Amino acid sequence: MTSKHDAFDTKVRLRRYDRRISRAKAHAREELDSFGWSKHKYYKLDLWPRAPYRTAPRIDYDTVDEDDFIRHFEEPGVPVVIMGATKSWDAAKNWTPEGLLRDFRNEKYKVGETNKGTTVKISMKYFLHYALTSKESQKDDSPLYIFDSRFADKTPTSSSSSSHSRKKRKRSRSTSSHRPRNLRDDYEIPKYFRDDLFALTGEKRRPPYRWIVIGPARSGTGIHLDPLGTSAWNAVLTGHKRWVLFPPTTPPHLIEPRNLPDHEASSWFAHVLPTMYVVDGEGRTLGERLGMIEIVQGPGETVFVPGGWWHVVINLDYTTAITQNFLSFTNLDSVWLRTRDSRPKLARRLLQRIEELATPLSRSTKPKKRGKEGEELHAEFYARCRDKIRALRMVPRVPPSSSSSSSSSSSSSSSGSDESSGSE
Ligand SMILES: O=C(O)CCC(=O)C(=O)O
Ligand SMILES: [Fe+2]
Repeated sequence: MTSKHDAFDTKVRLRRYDRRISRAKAHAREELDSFGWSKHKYYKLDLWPRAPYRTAPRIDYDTVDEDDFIRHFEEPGVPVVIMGATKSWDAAKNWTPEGLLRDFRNEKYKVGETNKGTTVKISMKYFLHYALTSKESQKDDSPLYIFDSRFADKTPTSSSSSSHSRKKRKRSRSTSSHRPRNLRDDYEIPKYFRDDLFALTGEKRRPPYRWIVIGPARSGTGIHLDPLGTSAWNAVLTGHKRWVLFPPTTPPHLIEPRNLPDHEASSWFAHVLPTMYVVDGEGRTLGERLGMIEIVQGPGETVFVPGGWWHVVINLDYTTAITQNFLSFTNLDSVWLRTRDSRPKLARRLLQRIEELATPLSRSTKPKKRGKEGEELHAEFYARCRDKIRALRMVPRVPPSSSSSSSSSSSSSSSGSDESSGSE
């Protein structure tokens, strides 16, 4: 970022920036003092893959239709990179540092959580200065990372109190076609992922499901499974992410050894990835034996992560992305069982909504605007969902302690408390 975009040209502002970042860091990683943030010197590592690796297939968004996607990737649970799904998105032009600063400079975004689960937030202007201009993020082992599920609640109009940006906004409103916007309107859910049954439980009740993700090199997400067995898509607008994925059957202790210094992605890449390339007596690597897949994802590429796949993700440079988790007809069995066992109230609500929609002739649920045929199609779909759930009735319940948190990601576990802490 050039000084044109930089609000930190005076000593007073710089001091304020320093204070805000130090505070956020102290809260987001309470176990570290200020030197602890760069003690491993991971900035010296070259994290771009240098040797050939087994990767996921790449498909073209315009030529693969929904049915083919389900048949070849979603149903068999095959990770895939989709090229071109973001082509028409406004995010591609609006989520530049300039665009984010113009509209959201004083909005606060989540960068972590305290040990007690309180959300740690920082305003966009400080975060971008940290990520793009400051020297410190270039040395931090695992830099601060915006990972915010509440981005759609933030509107540019509620942002600034500083005269600097008020003036700027006034000027830009009168001279350009700029209008206040919501980041949610800057992207469109790719066609393969539009069925999302959790939507039936209502925006307020459903678990957090979408995140804007912005961070410098070496920020990332430690190895995890996505919450409740949901699948996910993750689209990069700027920069590059390196992914390592393992199939659902992988024994956890092999991919997350106990002696790691922390759960950060950078520690995983520094200490665990090399073990995946050690060749055994039969000339095979552990990564090969486990079915490990690696992806380097660039701008305009969307990664599909099937439910149950372990993954760890590190940003190779300054990266902006959007990611959403979803419950579809295809992953309904496994997500239903996990939801039933760890979020019983949510599961009851979901089943109730599915049952209502499966019987459209009942007076209370008759869709108002849909024609007869659409109505029946619709009902038939929900009836199939209901039947899938009914068929699982005899599957024994798993006690809550073993089904709930062990498998959640940093994003999902932090977002889990999004709901409960009420601090955003
Ligand atoms: O982009 C990333 O850091 C990975 C995100 C992710 O895997 C998640 O949100 O579950
Ligand atoms: Fe994930």
